[in-house]
Amino acid sequence: MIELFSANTPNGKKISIMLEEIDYNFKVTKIDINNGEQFKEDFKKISPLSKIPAIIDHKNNKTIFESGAILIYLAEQSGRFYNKDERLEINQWLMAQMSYVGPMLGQHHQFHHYNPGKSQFGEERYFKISKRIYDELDERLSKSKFLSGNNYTIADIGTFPWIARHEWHDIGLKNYKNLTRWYLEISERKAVKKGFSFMDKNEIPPKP
Ligand SMILES: N[C@@H](CCC(=O)N[C@@H](CS)C(=O)NCC(=O)O)C(=O)O
Repeated sequence: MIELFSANTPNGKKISIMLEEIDYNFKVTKIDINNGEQFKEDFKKISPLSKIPAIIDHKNNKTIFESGAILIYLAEQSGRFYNKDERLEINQWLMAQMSYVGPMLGQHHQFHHYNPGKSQFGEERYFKISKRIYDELDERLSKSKFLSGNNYTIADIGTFPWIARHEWHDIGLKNYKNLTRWYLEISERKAVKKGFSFMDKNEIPPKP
């Protein structure tokens, strides 16, 4: 049994979606990151940088933090969504999500969604970068069914919940034909719907 320490954020949703996709039994422990629960000593033993998501795999007696590392771990354990002969491609798109797509869209959320009017520079900078990310993903998906190739992988699972915040981005997902095609196809997966609503039963990926 896997214990998932999480909150209802894109990084959190990556792991609930993956756990649903591989059909693992899991229990969710909510970490209230708005009230400092991530800094508690017990949680820091699992996640030393005080961030969600983190997991304990009770069967293997392992604790894992960092969503990319968790996705790789679960993919290796289950033998799903991380084909050996596609790993070079998958790793590149997963690392791009971890180091670029997530952090930049996350900054866009901070300036554009949570704190509009506080910094014109911040708003403009991250709006521009986020738009560039939409352009780049759309271009990639004009040539490839999924991010790393023909198969749905942990690179898509890592990226999807970030694009699912498209209403906050105000970039107009529906104008990006290939990204929309990819987004809608993933939104329709049963496991994605279930993993997406892991903290709020009524939550569904918003339509473009
Ligand atoms: N690179 C990390 C980022 C995780 C992350 O930024 N988590 C946020 C919520 S989405 C968090 O726990 N923030 C609380 C804090 O930093 O104090 C990952 O992908 O796991």
